[in-house]
Amino acid sequence: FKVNRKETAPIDGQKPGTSGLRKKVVVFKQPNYLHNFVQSTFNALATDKVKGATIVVSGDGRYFSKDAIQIIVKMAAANGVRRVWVGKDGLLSTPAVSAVIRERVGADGSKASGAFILTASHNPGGPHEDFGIKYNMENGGPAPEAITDKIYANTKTIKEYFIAEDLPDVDISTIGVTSFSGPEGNFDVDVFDSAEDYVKLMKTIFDFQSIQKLLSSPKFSFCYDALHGVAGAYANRIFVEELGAKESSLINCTPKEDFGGGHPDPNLTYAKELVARMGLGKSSPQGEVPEFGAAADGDADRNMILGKRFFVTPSDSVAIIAANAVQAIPYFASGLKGVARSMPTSAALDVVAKNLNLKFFEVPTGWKFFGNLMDAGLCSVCGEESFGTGSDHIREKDGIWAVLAWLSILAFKNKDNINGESLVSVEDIVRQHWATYGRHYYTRYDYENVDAAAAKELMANLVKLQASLPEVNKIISGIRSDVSNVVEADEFEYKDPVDGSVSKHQGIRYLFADGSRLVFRLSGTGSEGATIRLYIEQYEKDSSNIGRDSQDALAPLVDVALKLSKMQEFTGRSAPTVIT
Ligand code: VG1
Ligand code: CO
Repeated sequence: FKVNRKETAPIDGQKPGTSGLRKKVVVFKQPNYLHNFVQSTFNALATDKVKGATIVVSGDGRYFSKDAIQIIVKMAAANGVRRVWVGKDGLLSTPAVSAVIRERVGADGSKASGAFILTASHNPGGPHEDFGIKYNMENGGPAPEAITDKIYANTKTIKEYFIAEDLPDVDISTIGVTSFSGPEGNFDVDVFDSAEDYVKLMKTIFDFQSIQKLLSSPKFSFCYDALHGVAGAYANRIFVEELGAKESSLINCTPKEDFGGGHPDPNLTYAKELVARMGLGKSSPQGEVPEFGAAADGDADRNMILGKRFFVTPSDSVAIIAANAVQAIPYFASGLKGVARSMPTSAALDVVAKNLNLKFFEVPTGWKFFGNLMDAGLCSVCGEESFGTGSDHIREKDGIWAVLAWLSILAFKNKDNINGESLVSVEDIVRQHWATYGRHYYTRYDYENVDAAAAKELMANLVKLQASLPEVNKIISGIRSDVSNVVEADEFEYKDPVDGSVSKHQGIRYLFADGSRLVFRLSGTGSEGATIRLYIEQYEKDSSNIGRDSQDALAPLVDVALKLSKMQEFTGRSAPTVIT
């Protein structure tokens, strides 16, 4: 093939958000749009991570992925990349990409130095919906801010890109290596099995035999919903083939370009079919429902954990996994190095860390901040309130790992009871956890696609209020008398303990005397307008008060949050789009 140099000009708005660049497909289809971003990424990397290097390109299989893969392959060839690894059909979950970067060795002994992940995660897919792209580094984790800032700066000055126009399209539906010869030598495209490396890794972490025993118990039943995302490419291999679950346990496990027209977001609003099956929906079955249910998002890095008629908040989930990891999961048998959560995630994990005397870190939203801690051996288990849970086995959150972690805990709690009267349930485990550590009532209100200027004003107003706490407390006592005082208010700022880098403006916090918190953030993953996220949390230690409905328990704080922020005044919205 030949290398073509193409002239181009900067295109506005290519700033990577919380997790890469996410825009409508029509935006990505504009001439040079994807090309500019890919070339800007190559230009932001060290030369040896491009020239002669091996990179992975794949994603959640959403609409436009196949076209994007062909473009990126041609640009990689022209930029001197030696090999591109592509999951069969272009499918690799985000956690599988991370595992492939870290674990896979090519037939010729090669190792990957990074990856383009093609996903907009939980955002809908299809010709009129979202596409996304992000770059992951040699440790398997998302590019740190230093790199994403450089990529963005490059997009603002770009003048040219390189592409091998005459390189034929590669058949990504067939496993095998295709070699081409170019001006700088050979270039290979290696299409490989999407699940193999990931499944192998999972088997080194968990005790598959004990999970298998649980799944085969007549008392146990299970339902997994991939929401037509890429998790489907792993679910059958792991849950059915390896662990012996019934095929009927899997729903929506065929990956689709448009996720079947749905929102591939594993929460109580969008995972409707699973929610109904688990007895949580309005039209729920009265009779038997499965013991355990779980769902994933489009790129399979998120998870939702459900018990029989019972929802586990993600903030509790990571705390419970951390509290049980050493006993229930072989990978952690020698102890946890530390634990971490994102700032808006509830403090349930903090209490576990304190009780178990573990190192603890609070980082800004987004998985990229956990990677440094893990690379430095400071953190084993971490999580976010946004249905993200994971560990240092890779450098991304991992939806199927979280399900296997919960199955391991269930297997452990039931090991002497597998044929007993009734199994220790998900709900039993959570209630037991609350009884030991106290309960963090938690909810998140999302106001999606509000006017961007109005959202900015709302946030600016909240920052302005922070200047005078007496004033804030006067407003609050005018709203509710049963809410405690704000003792601290700031914008969260993070100094990375490993490399010293500082991230500012990571969310507005109001911290109350009784440990309650209100947090306000603008989403960095949307593709239209602005999304305001409001996080509300209240700690309850008294065991006679831990069984309340969370929306009831939080009603006073919600009231304060909405009035203090003047939510309706600024946004015109009387209710959030999604409550989790
Ligand atoms: C959201 C979540 C955040 C998560 C991010 C990426 O970001 O709040 O916790 O890390 O999505 O997840 P934001 O900026 O919209 O609040 V995923 O599954 O979209 O890669
Ligand atoms: Co995701």
